[in-house]
Amino acid sequence: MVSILPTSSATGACRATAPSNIALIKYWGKSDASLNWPANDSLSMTLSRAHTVTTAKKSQGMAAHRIAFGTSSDTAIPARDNGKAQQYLEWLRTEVRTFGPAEGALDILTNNSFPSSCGIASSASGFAALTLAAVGAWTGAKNMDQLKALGISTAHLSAWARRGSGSACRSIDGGFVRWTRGNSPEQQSAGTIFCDDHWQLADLIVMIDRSAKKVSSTEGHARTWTSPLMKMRMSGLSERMKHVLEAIESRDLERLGTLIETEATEMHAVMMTAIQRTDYFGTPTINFISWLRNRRAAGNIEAWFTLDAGANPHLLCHPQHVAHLREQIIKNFPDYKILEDQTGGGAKLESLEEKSDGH
Ligand code: 2P0
Repeated sequence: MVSILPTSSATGACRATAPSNIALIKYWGKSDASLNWPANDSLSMTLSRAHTVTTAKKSQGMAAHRIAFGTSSDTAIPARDNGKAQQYLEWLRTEVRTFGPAEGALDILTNNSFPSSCGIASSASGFAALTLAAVGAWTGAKNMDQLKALGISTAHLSAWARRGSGSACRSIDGGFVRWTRGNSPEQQSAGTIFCDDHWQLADLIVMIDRSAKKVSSTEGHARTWTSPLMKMRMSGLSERMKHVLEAIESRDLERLGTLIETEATEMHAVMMTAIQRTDYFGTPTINFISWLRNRRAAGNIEAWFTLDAGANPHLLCHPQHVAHLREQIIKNFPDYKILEDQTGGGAKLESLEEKSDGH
């Protein structure tokens, strides 16, 4: 098997696997940009297949952390322009030190199971996996239980991951995760509100455009405040959250679907009416959504869409309807690749020390 360890010596090496998530109520707009404190509560479904795997080990004699992309140290591509991750790791180290020593630069290798920057939250799973791997390598904890024994809970990991990228705080716990804003940055928190076995939903991600988005999410969050629609959006979100929670609790997909389509459309309407107008999708996505809605109105399809800051719709449906939906999409849009996913569990940490020979 191919080695996935950062280098040949595996001392303290660990592997973190963190899921991506799809927001059903969006985090869009920050009350404090430096702290990634959100303007509103958001809610996401954790994905089962789309994830980031990050390995980390402490390395002697390195001045800065080394970060590379890939599945093997032999073929990994060193990360360029990784100042944000370096800064984040130094900030994280000071947090971890309140629980014990966190010494040494880290040798890090990371890989996504999906294409990044195109409507699947790569910064969410990326910063969640980076956080967990770094904390694992510094503390020597071999799994989540050992972290807990050191006093480091999933709430700590989530709050730390959020500082790297806001949506990453929803990629530590699994199932349906609510990120609560609180009345101050210290009071914000994210955690499971319904487990993945409460309701298994399929998510078909339709790859209409694989190119990287032109306006980063961080920039999009800032622009959103210039939209005249933002005030209206903020005033209605707690009511929508209440209805979304009820729909998930009662496993009512038609109700949930109607709500998440309004939510996604509203978020994009805000972006399209910002002073620096931002269109994250174009005619192909509009045509696809129209087709979906027409088919649904005709009773041919039972699926509802949401869209992140990108052009690729996520279609939520019951698992037993996946085959029919996939067939219909392939027949009508043969050029679009489909990534199939479903509700999944939370992040995991494992030690690679004993396994180094076998990888
Ligand atoms: C979300 N998105 O709730 C929303 C919906 C995209 C659309 O959170 O600046 O990459 O790193 O905190 O987390 C994407 O924003 O932004 C995002 P930063 P992030 O998933």
